[in-house]
Amino acid sequence: MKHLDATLHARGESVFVGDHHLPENTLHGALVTSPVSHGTLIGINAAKAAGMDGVVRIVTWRDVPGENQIGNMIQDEPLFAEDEVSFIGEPVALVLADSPLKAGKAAASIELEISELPAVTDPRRSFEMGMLIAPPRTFSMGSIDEGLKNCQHVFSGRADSGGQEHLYLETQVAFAVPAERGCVRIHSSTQGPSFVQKVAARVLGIPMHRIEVDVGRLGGAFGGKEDQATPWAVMAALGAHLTGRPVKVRLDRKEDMRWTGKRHPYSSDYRIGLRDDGKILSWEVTYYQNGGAASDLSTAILERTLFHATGAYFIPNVRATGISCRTHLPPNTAFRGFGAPQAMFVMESAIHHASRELGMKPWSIQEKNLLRRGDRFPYGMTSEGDELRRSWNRVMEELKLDRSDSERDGSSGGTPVRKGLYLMPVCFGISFTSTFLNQATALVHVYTDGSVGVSTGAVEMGQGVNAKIAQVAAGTLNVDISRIKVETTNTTRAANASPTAASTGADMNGNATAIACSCILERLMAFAGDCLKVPEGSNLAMLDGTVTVDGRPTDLHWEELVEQAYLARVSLSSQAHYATPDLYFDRISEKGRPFAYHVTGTAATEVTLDCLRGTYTVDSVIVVHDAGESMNLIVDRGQVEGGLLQGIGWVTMEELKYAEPGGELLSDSLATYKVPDIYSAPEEVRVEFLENRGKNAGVFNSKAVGEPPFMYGIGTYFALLEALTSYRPGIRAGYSAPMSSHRLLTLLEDDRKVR
Ligand code: LUZ
Ligand code: MOS
Repeated sequence: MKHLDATLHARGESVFVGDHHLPENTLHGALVTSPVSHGTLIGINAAKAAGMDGVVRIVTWRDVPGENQIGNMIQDEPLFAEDEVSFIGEPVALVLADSPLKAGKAAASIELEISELPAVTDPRRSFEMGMLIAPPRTFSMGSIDEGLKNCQHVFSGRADSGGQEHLYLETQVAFAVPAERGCVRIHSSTQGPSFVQKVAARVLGIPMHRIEVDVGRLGGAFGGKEDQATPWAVMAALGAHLTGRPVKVRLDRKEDMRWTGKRHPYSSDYRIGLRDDGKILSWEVTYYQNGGAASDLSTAILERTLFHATGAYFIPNVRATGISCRTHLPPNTAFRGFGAPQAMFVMESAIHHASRELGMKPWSIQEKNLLRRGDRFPYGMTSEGDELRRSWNRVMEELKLDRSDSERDGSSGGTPVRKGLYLMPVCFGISFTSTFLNQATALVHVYTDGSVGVSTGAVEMGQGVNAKIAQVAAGTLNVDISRIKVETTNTTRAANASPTAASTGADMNGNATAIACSCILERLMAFAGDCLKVPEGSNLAMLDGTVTVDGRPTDLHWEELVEQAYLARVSLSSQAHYATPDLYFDRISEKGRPFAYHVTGTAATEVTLDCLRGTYTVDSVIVVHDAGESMNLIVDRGQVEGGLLQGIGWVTMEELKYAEPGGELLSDSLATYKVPDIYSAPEEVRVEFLENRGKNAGVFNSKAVGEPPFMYGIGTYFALLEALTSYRPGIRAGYSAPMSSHRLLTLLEDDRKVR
């Protein structure tokens, strides 16, 4: 089954927030934001703007009737700056005018009087200055000292990974319409409608039931709209509330790139201890997370980093410390993987480091340490299942690698066009690490003609969650999928919904849908039993739209049954709640069962590097991925391929450049910030789904798919290093992503000079 929106998208008929027909009296918002990274806000000179053509209102923090506060986990982020600005792009004022152009002109004429203060953009510097977002946390298991006693080799180093722009196709946008009794209806491009509702109510100083948030679909999100769709939606609501007119707020691409947060850059120190045979006995790591100017989701992201400190490996002695550092950059935020990719990059850096020093092939160290069934993670869970090893073995089989040949070849010189290979095993925990977020609801209506409407808290952002929800509804009711319509995500139909995030959208909302549908089906079957006057104890079921009794079809079909049930006053609606079972976590001991299950897989990446030019191609990526019993292979393949490409982009070409000092983002457009396109995509991407052999905790025996494949992309970084070292074994490239062509060329040049 295809993505539900495939035809609409191809024909350009899908409706996004920006496609809504605007009422004639709609106002358009334009923002005045901080031009400096840090400063004292002394004054706002808006006298000229106030008199400009079409300008209706200029909104600042003084106009906020409720709280000027949009913080999520920690309340440290004003909607509009009050007396201090702490990042470039921090909103100071919102100009409302009757056209976007007039609003933009007026906003440009507003002068901010700011006394600049020193800015900190480096997390280690922030740490030295004590600018922490929260106290550091440490996850540990075993004893580092004991572990090191048995290690013949200890290597330490530093690994840095850069940020990443989400580059959702649809930039941040919201549209709010005032309604009677001081209510506001918001159309927002958000992953978290209930969070938008909550913050809008807080800012407007009204109860949540006066705010309705409706989400049709998003043109991509990738985590960038989990928290950071909120300010624009709340501003639109505030504008509507203050003026009594509809208000639209939309960022253009450059504004979006400059003003919104990104994946967190990390700078990390590691110390790895190994035995002679390559077995890792000890792992110590400290992560300095670049949080940006407000906490946003940084503490949750750092927590997920700590959960993934050992990646896909078992290490008996671990101490992992995470430090969330406040800096004067836009608040960094959720991005596919949510801190886990940063952890895995450090782990692979250390393994690569050790493999070089020991003269071993990286894959032989990886294989020796790969998680086995029953191995314990530092946070107390055990590794269940053998899927990771099965995917690893499948990839090894495909590559025909000779396991007896575990030594690196130390060749040097020769042709400057070199190949590099790297395997990337991935193990990713599924569930929100904040246990309370692991709940969802569904509301299902069967109409008298037999058609079905399903509402859940899941947001369709292109990932295909609606296709899976429709499949769950059709599969549970056992009617044709054409009878199912998945409705918009709306806070009046799905209340208190968690954001569609953490790869849990289909699992949790799908399970809630299954419960609601089963409930309706049970009532219908009881009613059918009465209609058909079947003997007590008969087994009634729905099979492809027909009622069966003890497996034999009857003349009673879905439409007739529904119609008769309605006339007999049987309820055709159901609301259900699903809470992922058996999750707990104790933040004192840092132990528990934070995840419902893990998703695993292995990728093998082969690259060709031209060591004269620094240019490279990714020749092939073989992925063997565990999707359980996939609900939808087309959707899942799309997620694996898309995630892989996005991961490759993160570690190769996607480079955020900032002016120094000052911290102004220089790579603020697609001319200067490069993402993988069809020309830089691997020549060959081969995705194989692991044969399902077990019972899975995901919906309909499947497994979540959204985030894990991102991390397959990390292998490309190390494949490039492998190619580089085969030509110049002496090069110490360090571990700093992204490895752009520019950086490769610089490394090669510097090496030539040394020679
Ligand atoms: N969002 C969140 C997430 O609030 N908690 C999580 O654990 C998470 N994990 C991945 C992506 N988004
Ligand atoms: Mo996400 S990073 O699952 O919003």
